[in-house]
Amino acid sequence: MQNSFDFGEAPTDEKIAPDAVILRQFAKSHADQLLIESELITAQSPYRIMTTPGGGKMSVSISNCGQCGWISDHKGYRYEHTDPLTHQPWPEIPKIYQQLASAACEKAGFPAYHVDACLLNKYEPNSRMGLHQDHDEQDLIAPIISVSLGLDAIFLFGGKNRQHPSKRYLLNHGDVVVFGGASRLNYHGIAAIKPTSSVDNFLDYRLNLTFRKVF
Ligand code: MD6
Ligand code: FE
Repeated sequence: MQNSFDFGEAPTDEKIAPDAVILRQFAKSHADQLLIESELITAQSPYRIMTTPGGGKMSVSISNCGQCGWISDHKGYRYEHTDPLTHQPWPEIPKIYQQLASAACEKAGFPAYHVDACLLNKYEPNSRMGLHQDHDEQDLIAPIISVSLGLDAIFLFGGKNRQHPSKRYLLNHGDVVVFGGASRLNYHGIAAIKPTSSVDNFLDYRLNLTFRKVF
C-alpha cells in the first residue's frame, strides 16, 4: 500500500454497484483511535439534532470537522465554514481520519483526493436515515468514504431515482463504504438501528464518519 499508514487488507471487498464497494473491517484495527478523535471533535463542536427544511427533526445527531461542515436548517441543506452552534470554525480533520480516507479511496480503486469535510452522524437505537442523495457538494464525481463504528446498521442502497428498489447490506463495526463515479448520486439510507450488535464493539450507539470532497 502506498499510504504510510497501514489499514490492513480487508478480507472480503464487496462490490455493490459500479464504483461502489464495501471494504469489510477496513477501519477496525484503528477503531479506538478513531473514536477518541471523535470525542475530541465533539468536545469542541458538540453533536446536535438538526432541523430539516420542512421543519421536522432529524433522528441522528450531527457534528463535523474540516474546512466546512454539512448542516440543515429551515433554509435548507448546505455546507458552512463556521459551526452555527459555536460560531467557531469546525475542528480540524485529525491526521488519522485523513490517512484512513486516502487509504480507503486507494483500496477501492479511486485516486486519493484531499478531503474537505467529515460529517459525524451519531445514531442512538431507533435512529434512522431516510433514502437520500448526497448532492450538496460541488464535486459529484469524487467518492464519498463512509466509516461505520459501533452498533450494526442496515445500509439501504438504491438507484438514481427514489422509486428504484433498494438492496440491504449489513454494516458492522469497522466496515467502510466507498462510493463514487457512476454510483455517486444513488439513493441510500440507513434502516432504524437496533440496540444489539453482532460483533464486539463496546459502544451503545453507531457512529458514521463520512468524508467528502465538497469544493
Ligand atoms: C450512514 N451514510 O452510513 C449514512 N452517504 O450513516 C450516508 O449517508 C452515505 O454511507 C454517502 C456515501 C456513503 C454513505
Ligand atoms: Fe449520504
